[in-house]
Amino acid sequence: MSDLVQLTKDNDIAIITINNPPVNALSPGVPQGISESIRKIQQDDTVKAAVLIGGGRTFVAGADINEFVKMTSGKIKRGVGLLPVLLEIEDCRKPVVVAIHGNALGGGLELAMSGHYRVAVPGAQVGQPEVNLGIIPGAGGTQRLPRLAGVEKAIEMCTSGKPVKAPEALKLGIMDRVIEGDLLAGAVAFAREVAGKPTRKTRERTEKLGTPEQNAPVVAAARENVRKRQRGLMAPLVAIDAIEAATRLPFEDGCQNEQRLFDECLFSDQSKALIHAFFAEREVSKIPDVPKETPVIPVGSAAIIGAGTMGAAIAMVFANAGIPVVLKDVDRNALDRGLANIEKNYAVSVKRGRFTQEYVDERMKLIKTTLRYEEIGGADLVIEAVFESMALKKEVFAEIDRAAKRGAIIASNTSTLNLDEIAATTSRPESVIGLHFFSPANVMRLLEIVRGRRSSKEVIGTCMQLSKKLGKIGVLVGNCWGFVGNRMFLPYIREAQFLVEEGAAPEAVDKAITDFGMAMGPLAVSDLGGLDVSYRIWREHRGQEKPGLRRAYLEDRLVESGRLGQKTGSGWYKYDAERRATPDPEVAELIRKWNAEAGTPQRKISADEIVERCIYTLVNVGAQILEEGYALRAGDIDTVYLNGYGFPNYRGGPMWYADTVGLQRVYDRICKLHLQHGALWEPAPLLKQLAEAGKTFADYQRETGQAAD
Ligand code: ZOZ
Ligand code: NAD
Repeated sequence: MSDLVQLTKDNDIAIITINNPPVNALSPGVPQGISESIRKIQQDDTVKAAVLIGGGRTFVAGADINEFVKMTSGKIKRGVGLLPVLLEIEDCRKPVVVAIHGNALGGGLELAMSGHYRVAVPGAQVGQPEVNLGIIPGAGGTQRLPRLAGVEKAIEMCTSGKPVKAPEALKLGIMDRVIEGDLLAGAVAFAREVAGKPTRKTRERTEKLGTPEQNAPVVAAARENVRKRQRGLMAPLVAIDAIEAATRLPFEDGCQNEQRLFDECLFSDQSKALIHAFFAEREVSKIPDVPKETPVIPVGSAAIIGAGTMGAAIAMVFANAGIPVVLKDVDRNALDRGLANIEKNYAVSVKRGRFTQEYVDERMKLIKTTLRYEEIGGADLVIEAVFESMALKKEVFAEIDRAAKRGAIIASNTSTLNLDEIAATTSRPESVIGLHFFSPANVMRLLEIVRGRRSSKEVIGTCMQLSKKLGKIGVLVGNCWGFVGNRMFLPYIREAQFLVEEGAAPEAVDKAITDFGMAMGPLAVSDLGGLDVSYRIWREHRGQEKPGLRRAYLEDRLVESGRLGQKTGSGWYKYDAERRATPDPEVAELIRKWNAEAGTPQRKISADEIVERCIYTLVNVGAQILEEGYALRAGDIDTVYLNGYGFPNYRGGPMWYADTVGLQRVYDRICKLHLQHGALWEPAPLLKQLAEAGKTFADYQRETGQAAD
């Protein structure tokens, strides 16, 4: 018997326990162990029924995703999959009761649905999250789930990837009983209730499948919805095809069809990219010189200096995590504005059904305001979020240094400024770190954790752990201008401007980039954030740039003409009262005029060129950052872009995307752009080195010892 699966008995009830920590993935050995257990149960006359349960913190989180990577990279051949074992369970003559705690996801839910009954603790959840990995359920999930929950719900679960909690699963017919108290005892008792009764096979049930005519409008609406909301993603549409087939084909044929579609998805570039993103997101928490055992500083309370756009939203992040927070600003008006923004934000969440009013009332009780530094003295963590000015930040840090208790973590939310220079104004640079939240901070999942030269390991380790508690993905980055995200993003936006200077219309630039899959175009993003913001950042930065570099001029001109973007109703686009953007003929005329004054030659620019120039800028700067060590891994840069900048997840992030294009091709193109456009396009030495060696950023990650496997 495989040591990943144990078979024991409670009198007449057999208990099959899966023990494959941490998440009981269906790694090699697990399906075999279950199969062997079922065979033994069939032969043992003293057994009347069986319980299948997960050991440790969860039931089964699905197939072992590492095995998929091995398959697609050719390291192992595709095996027979899970289907035969699931049929053995379903064909078992004695009832099999599946007992669920934690998660039953992907192959975990498919396994559960092959049992004759499912019971769960109230907090358990079940789901088919395969689309998040660019695949579809591959062990009968698209055939069994509609038989239990109906076609519409099965489509919803398989396309959104979102799990449902046990009580809802009970209503849907996926679950047979929710068990309060001890799960195993409850499941064994349930097994005794059903022992001796005829078993129900999920695959033989048809009552919820409906007819093709009944399903046609549901399926059409689902396809439409996916095309709109999951733009560019292949797997959700394929999942709908597979589920629709369940309504037309016998179970066996439906499963064969599912297998074919599953394989198509698994070997696609989209799936490889999404699986890379899955592992990269988990890898970011591994810091070579800050191991998991590093002592952490308990963070039971926080203070925020500055109640503006960021400060107010960061206060919500802490309140949502149950951590009391004090918000400080210079005057009552600023505090009232901040509080009003928080209330408005929460009201929207209540209206949309995301939070209940009671929840919001509890959160609001955790947020206090003050005008006095003395009141931040008790906070374990202080975050500065005042205007982006070095002089002001130094002043504020000196105040925090006086008021904060010893041992408190002191963080800055600066977007670009030198953290070491800020830290040097305090008597305790080891306690200083950057916590760069992204706007809107209560929504965006990314948190860049900026490591200063003197930041202590305890402070870094604490912030990495805290990010999880706050529901964020914390990525540790080094202290360079703009850190990782903005150091790449600002040149990307500038490249978009250069394209407009050379003759592309703003809307053509944005369309090419959104067609590539970015959530928004670079110019629409500039309008959203305010053109004055990047205007000021470039002004501060220009002193540090090499002389003679090409400078963008259009944004400066727009700002100087009072066009600051959405906030003034006009920027690269014009905006109506609902903030809908349309191309602005006046701005088009101004651009023509300014380009003529600058003498920039005008030409027709293709969508391909727009994409290459904007995205390769990200790649080239990303390669510099990686080589200089400001990001630990290429996957960290990808995680930043996927979670903070709207990079299409099915392309895996800019570095992964470059790998899929081929670094030689990217490098050659950058060399040409270097000749045409000058020094800003100087290829990063690391890119040159990898391209010439025929390698990828993923190879570099493996060779520098920070790989996922
Ligand atoms: O880890 C969270 C999660 O969401 N996991 C992925 C769940 C998922 O996507 N399941 C579907 C898998 S695909 C599938 O099942 C296809 C299918 O239909 C089967 C068909 C087979 C056909 C074969 C054909 C040849 C979870 C919610 C579970 C837990 O979250 P936590 O925040 O508590 O923990 P994490 O995310 O930090 O994870 C802990 C460690 O476990 C690793 N891991 C998680 N799920 C895994 C997995 N490793 C392999 N396979 C999985 N399914 C995770 O990487 C992490 O590892 P470390 O080393 O970073 O600690
Ligand atoms: P903001 O202008 O909305 O708010 C700044 C707040 O700081 C104002 O309420 C102001 O009254 C207050 N303030 C100024 N001086 C102060 C002082 N001495 N003591 C206490 N409060 C003071 O600015 P913001 O957009 O929230 O940006 C704040 C910081 O966050 C900046 O460093 C910015 O670079 C960074 N950031 C901004 C964004 C964004 O998209 N807005 C994103 C990430 C990071």
